[in-house]
Amino acid sequence: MGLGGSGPTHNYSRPMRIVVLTGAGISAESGVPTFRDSDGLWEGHHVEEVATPEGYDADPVLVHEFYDARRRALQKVEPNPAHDALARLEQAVGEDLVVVTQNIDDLHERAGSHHVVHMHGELLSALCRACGSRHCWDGDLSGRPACPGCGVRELRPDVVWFGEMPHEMERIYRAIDDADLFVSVGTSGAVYPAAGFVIEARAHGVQTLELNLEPSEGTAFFDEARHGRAGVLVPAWVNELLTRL
Ligand code: BJW
Repeated sequence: MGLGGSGPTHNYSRPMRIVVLTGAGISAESGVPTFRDSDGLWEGHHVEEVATPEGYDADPVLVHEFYDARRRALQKVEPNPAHDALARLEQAVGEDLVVVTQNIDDLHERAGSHHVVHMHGELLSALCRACGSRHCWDGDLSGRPACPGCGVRELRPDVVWFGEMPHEMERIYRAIDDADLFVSVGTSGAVYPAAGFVIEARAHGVQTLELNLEPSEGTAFFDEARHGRAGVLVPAWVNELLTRL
């Protein structure tokens, strides 16, 4: 546990710019599975099979079916108190809160957050490999539908796989560098560049806080770490912050 693990240590004051990085753990209590299970498999698949461009080229049907199932499952889940609390915080501080999510679900938006950066893409979007256009997409891709832009049947999930560049990196680093507080919620700290954000924050004198079920791989880099369920920790932290602002 980092500094002040037994109680709040930040002396918050206005104005305060906050960057919250979220990972699979924030959606776990909504019923969305996390990635790194104890058996090393991701919903029964090796990550190289379903989350690399090479895996897609080797077996596009498998990859489409994997993402189609996850897209369909989105319709059955709802935001949980952690998503709700971040939306409440945005209502209070507006653009001074940026949520950078590694998640491809839309639960932050459904909870009411507007300033959300999806650095690993979005399940409800399709990317055309032929013309590069992006399209809102809530149906299956396994039937190889035609791109609404160019008509070619080369749509893939609009998500960031290993070896690909995550989205909006300049905007993210600028927000972190200019922030007063960086908070990481529900992420294992196993995947870069997101896992390095805490180091970027510290290098710019930004306070750092981890909220995770268990110590992440980067827990030692945080000024403070609180461990438990996001659905409990995030609302408690937001309440604490709002009473100090
Ligand atoms: C709870 C909870 C509850 C549970 N409450 N908590 C060697 C060294 C360093 C880097 C590399 C390397 N070799 C290759 C790389 C780079 C590579 C990488 O990081 N590889 C690692 C395996 C080492 N990264 C990339 O290739 C990235 N691109 C890149 O680096 O481009 C170059 C570049 C350079 C410099 C600047 C910028 C760019 C791309 C990474 C793309 C990752 N894509 C995926 C799939 C997205 C689509 C999809 O969703 O299907 O993104 S993989 C997967 O991992 C997904 C997630 O967003 C990501 C992170 O996972 P996350 O969210 O942390 O989930 P889990 O399951 O790991 O952890 C959940 C946590 O929650 C756990 O800690 C639980 O305890 C906790 N939890 N329940 C609170 N109720």
